[in-house]
Amino acid sequence: MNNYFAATPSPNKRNPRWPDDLHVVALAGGVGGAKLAAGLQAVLPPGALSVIVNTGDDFEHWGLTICPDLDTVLYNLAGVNNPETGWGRADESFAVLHAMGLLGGEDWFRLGDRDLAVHLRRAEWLRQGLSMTEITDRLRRSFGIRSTILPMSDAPVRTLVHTDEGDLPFQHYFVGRRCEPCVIDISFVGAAESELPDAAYAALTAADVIVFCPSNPYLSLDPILSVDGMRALLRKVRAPKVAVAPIVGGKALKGPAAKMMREMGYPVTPVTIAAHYDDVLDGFVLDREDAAAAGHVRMPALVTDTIMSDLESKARLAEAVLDFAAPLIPRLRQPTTPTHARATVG
Ligand code: FO1
Repeated sequence: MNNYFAATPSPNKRNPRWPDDLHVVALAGGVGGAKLAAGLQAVLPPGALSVIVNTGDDFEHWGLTICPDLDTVLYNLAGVNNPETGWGRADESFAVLHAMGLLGGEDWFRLGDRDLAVHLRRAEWLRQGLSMTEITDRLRRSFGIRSTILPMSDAPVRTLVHTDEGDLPFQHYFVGRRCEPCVIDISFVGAAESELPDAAYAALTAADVIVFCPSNPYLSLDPILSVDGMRALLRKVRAPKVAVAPIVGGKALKGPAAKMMREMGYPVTPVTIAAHYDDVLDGFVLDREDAAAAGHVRMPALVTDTIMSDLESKARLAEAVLDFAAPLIPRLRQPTTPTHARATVG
């Protein structure tokens, strides 16, 4: 099922610039995060990547718990995602959605038939008392994925968007209202009572590199950082933490990040994103189009091509990010024959 290994530029071979047995953790939301996760999976040996995924977008719908970001990462790492939308599955049909509409049921959120099978299976396992971590691992094994996919929390955390039209649950803001209301603030209901599951904690403490994917910082990565103890843990672990900017040339790579930044009064530049994670980051990656901004970022910066249009560009960015992070790994874990000094332009 996984078709990434054949198409990669340097398919899963050991890279002499990186330590042996490199463990990488990626923090990801939806489509942008899943793209870089797919690139990282393509350039790393099997099993070397763990992706900790936002679950703040999860919601109850048709009596089921829907986990859009977990599923987006799952489908992208399995190579079965819809290539146009980035979310949902390729070769999807919508017979159930159509029938639901005819019954007067909710059809504003486009759940496909194949996708629905995943939600039904997850619901069955949730009823049996399995944790979201265990369910996600069962799903990724069913899809033949060799990377680990980890929810940020086993307990529900729900993103609530405070807008000029009132408070909107995330998917009602994002899909139902197409991100049109003006955002005033965002909160993560349940975050204070949540905790990082053991598997996610173990992945972070064993990581050599932690990558903040180019996901929406306010809607996708902040929920992960809001899990109780997460920010403190990130500050404590020794692995270098490197973020990839989701803003290029004043525009969001995908979704409403730029619109939200304007609404919340922030300059729409990668510098704002770097400052947002200032307390935890060791390095920042920004696009060539924003090269002039690199000097305004208060940490080592890599300027490179960050647009990911196909597997090759995802893998190329992943490799550049890891090359940038590798010299920042504590000395004991450096490769025996160093070939690389700290990068500034890749
Ligand atoms: N996004 C949309 O814009 N419209 C949809 O109808 C929609 C359905 C959907 C179904 C399953 C799934 O896993 C994701 C889906 N998404 C849809 C994407 C999702 O709302 C967002 O991408 C994320 O929550 C933001 O990261």
